[in-house]
Amino acid sequence: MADIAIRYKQNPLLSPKDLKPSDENMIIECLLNPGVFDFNGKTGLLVRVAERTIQKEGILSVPVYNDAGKVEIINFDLNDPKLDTSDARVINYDGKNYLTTISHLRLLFSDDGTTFYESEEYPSIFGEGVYESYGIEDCRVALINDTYHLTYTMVSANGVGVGLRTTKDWKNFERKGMIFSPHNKDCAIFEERINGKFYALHRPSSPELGGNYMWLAESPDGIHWGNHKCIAKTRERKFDSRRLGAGATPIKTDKGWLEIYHGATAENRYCLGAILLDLDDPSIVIARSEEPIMEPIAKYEQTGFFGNVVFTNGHIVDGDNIQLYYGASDEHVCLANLSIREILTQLNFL
Ligand code: MAN
Repeated sequence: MADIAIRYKQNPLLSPKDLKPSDENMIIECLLNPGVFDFNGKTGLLVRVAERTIQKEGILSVPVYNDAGKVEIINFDLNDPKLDTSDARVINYDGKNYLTTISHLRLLFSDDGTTFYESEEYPSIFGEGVYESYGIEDCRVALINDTYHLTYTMVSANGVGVGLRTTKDWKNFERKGMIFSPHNKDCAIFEERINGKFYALHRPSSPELGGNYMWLAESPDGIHWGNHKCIAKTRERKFDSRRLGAGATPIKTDKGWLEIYHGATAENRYCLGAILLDLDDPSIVIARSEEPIMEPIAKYEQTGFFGNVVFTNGHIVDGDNIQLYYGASDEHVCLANLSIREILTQLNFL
């Protein structure tokens, strides 16, 4: 086994019981997949808080936001044969999918990177409007000049796409709308322009022909994206045989852009791998993990809301060290440290 992640001994860092629900009618089911950033010398997390309504016996209730931005509840009879509840994350009723939870993004700060607190000055970020009526999820944060770019999953009955909001102070946000239309998620913007252009990794899905692959797009302004190129596909019999998607913003090393990504099998076992992209032309893949650099091996990564999952979309880089924040079993926020040198060695690149 090639797992080279050193897990924080006091993992999980954050669990559902640690935060208050957004509303008295909701309960927090999962805290997961935080976006991560440095702000005024503090470590900031944008934690995905997945909530559901309090459940009544014999009934399954799922929450959605209505046009007025209020949570509305849809109830299903648990004995109804048209109801399929085999996936903890998504239910199907009569051919239509609903998420079991609705997610918003909660801002937390820390002075030491391990103890996080909320502050009334920095309110949570909720889904707004028709394209976010099933919530917002899994935010990546890229700091470009002095502006934080938040790329996150917009979920609604229209489909799953990528939204962009920007901020300088984490209090005032500019909504830039949907930058990658459905079905698309896992979007990580590079923090530096390359030859004058912005670049972003993203993950469209094309189930009829193609699959769930990692793509690269370029942009003159960071808002309008084009010249899409497929740079990494699923690989049979490997940890990323069914789907893969970018993690946080790529890390610039002298060997290339290093991207830690998630790969999953048909059985929904989620591991992390690494991919190295050319510094000058990131559509060129220089190296890619044969084996995962991190696998769900700790108990809290194997059992929980949706077990056998390690998933990351946020880190802080300090010299050789990657302080990696990740979601474990879709239920907890955890921390692990990885060495850039060790990852490059595993890629046979040092
Ligand atoms: C998948 C999972 C869920 C997520 C939905 C919508 O089913 O990643 O966690 O809520 O997609 O994005």
